[in-house]
Amino acid sequence: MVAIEKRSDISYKEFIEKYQSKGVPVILENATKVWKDNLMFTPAFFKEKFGDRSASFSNKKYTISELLDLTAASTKEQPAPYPIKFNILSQLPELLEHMSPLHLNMIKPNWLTSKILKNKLGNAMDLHIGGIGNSYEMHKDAYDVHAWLIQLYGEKEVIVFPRDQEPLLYPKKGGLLESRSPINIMNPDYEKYPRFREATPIRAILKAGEVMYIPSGIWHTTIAHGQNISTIVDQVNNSNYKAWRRDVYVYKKYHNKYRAIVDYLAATAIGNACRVGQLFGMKF
Ligand SMILES: O=C(O)CCC(=O)C(=O)O
Ligand SMILES: [Fe+2]
Repeated sequence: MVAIEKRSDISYKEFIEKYQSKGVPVILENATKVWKDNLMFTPAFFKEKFGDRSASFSNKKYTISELLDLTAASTKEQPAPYPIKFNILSQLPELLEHMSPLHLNMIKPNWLTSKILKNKLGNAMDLHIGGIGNSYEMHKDAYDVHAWLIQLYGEKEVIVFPRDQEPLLYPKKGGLLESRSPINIMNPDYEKYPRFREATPIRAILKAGEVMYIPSGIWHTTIAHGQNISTIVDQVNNSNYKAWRRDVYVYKKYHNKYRAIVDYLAATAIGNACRVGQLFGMKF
């Protein structure tokens, strides 16, 4: 991988063959063309419809309306708080209907949509609002989920790393922390993290209406160069189920061995039920 490919016409079959089954990231252009009400996701839309919804960050509550003001005024010197996560399923369920069908229907099957996994074991569906000076922690997604980053408004720079560069990113130690890096992508401390000099970040600009597929296990981060709104949706299916189940065990074991065994068995049962359900035509 030397660049993140951008594709505009791609079939489900090609997506599976070239990207999902090989673990290669890709950006799908024109993704919102298939959504209802094309390119309607402006700050004004969010303020009017969902302005009062709130989420906590560093022990402080922010409404969407407040955050839209903060991110509009955000600067490198005084960045808005980021990432404040608004959970779509519990806080903005009405948004789902506007976004249907999601991602050209590529994000299927997704076992995380089964009721039993709602908001559990790595299943997240969040709205992020950012502004100038905001960047995400450098990380790979916990629980080895695949992630879909859907850009609703504005742009952000997305950065991924070739798979073999994990040692250059100085993963932290202990449970879930192992999927996080301490390096600040906007201002890397090369004295402290000298191996990072050898890393070769691969960058692309994700524009409104585009969707990026970030395969399980890929280290990534983002940098905002202006106000922007996106959602992130996680996916588990046969292609990453084993890695997901392994992470459920490894992460939980760090805190409690018995809990880890219980969750591993639960993940096994859920995975088997989803696989069998899928064979018999259940839709995920
Ligand atoms: O929206 C972003 O800035 C990145 C989100 C992301 O990578 C995540 O939530 O795992
Ligand atoms: Fe991520």
